[in-house]
Amino acid sequence: MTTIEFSKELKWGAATASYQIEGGAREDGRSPSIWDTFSHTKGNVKNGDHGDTACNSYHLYKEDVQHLKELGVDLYRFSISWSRVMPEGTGELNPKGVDYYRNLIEELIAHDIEPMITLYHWDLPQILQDRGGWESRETIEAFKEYAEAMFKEFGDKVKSWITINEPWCASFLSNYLGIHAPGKQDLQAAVDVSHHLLVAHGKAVQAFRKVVPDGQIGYAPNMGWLEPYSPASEDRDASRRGMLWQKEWFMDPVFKGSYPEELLQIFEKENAFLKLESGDLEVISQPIDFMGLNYYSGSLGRHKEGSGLFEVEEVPLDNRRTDIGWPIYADGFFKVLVNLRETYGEIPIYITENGACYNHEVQEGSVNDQERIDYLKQHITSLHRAIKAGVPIKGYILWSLLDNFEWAEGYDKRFGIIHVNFETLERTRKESYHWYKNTIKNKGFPLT
Ligand code: IFM
Repeated sequence: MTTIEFSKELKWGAATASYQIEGGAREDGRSPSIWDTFSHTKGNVKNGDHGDTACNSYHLYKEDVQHLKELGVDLYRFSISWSRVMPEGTGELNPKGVDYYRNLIEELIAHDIEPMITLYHWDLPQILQDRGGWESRETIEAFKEYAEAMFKEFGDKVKSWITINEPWCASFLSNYLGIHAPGKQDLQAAVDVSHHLLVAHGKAVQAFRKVVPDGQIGYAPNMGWLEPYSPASEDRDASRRGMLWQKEWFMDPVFKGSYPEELLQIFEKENAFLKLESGDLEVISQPIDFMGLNYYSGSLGRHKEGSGLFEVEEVPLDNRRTDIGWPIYADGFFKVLVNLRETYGEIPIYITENGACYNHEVQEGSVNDQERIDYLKQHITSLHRAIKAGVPIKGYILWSLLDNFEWAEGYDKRFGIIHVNFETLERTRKESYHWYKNTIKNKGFPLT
């Protein structure tokens, strides 16, 4: 029988994010975030869904930790709701908000699960958006203040931190494509936001070194993989341009201290300019301890004139899709990992998210999500191949522990290995939960 086996050193985890699971949106002093505003504005989210209650993990966190414990994970990646702990965006901390995370952290540690905190998973306090949000450099300073306060509160117990989740989504998807909060369609705004997010990341890293000198910090960019459709130079160039937008724009500044020239020129042709201030690139390129990677999908990249900024058409490999419509491309996961090492060197990598959307429901008490298991097998096999190819991978964190609020898609799109009934909030472990539990226990799985 063919088996995939990992070393004992690889860490296994599961991930969630505050707005997607917590609920308790108006409780104990939390102020609205941009996602409260956006989801309560008609037409932005499918079915008018919002995160007011979500999975109610604000109250059910102990039950969730129990699921994590029995799953056997080494670590749990969750995010802090900025507006819960610092309702004014800056200044005073909200003791009840801070207590929620302190209790969660203590519960995790009591069950031998390492907490990994994401500081920013998109829920910017609305009060800061009202002052310009990430388009304003003031938000960089606010983020630094918030990050520093969190390091001081939790840095004695939490040693693994992520500054920003998926800066591409927080900038271009939200401010250029208009699909996520705050829902703008303005390339200049998106370029400004992307740069400010990276400066904020660098400033948080600087603060971290002082407050948590024995901790590790990184960030979690998302990217797919675009394999050139053919060896023709026009397809190779088109694929490269598509990848520059997802990868180099968010990684070159951090690891090389520069933005990719070709992309600057593409943006300039559209009258969108990078507004660099002196010292920005030095701040952004602070050494970090690990690179995160959120990988879900990929395609073939084919040159097509007139198709968007990058003249690249994404051609799916075949007709396999997850239930959110994303093509499945497990080999792309291997390719992107090898490419990251070739481009940025030996920096340790955590897979900070990987998983699949399948919308199976509970039938006679169980959820048979074999498709999710197949997806995970294929992707974890690619991970194994990447490790064998010498990519320094430290951990694999599955998205997601729970079905949750899938942003503009609402609750219809399910990524969890635990099913959540959004009427009763009852949790039901899916077949994939049991499969992942065995994989963690055995440090691998049989391929058949
Ligand atoms: O649910 C999201 C998550 O918040 C960020 N990464 C992708 C996931 C699936 O879309």
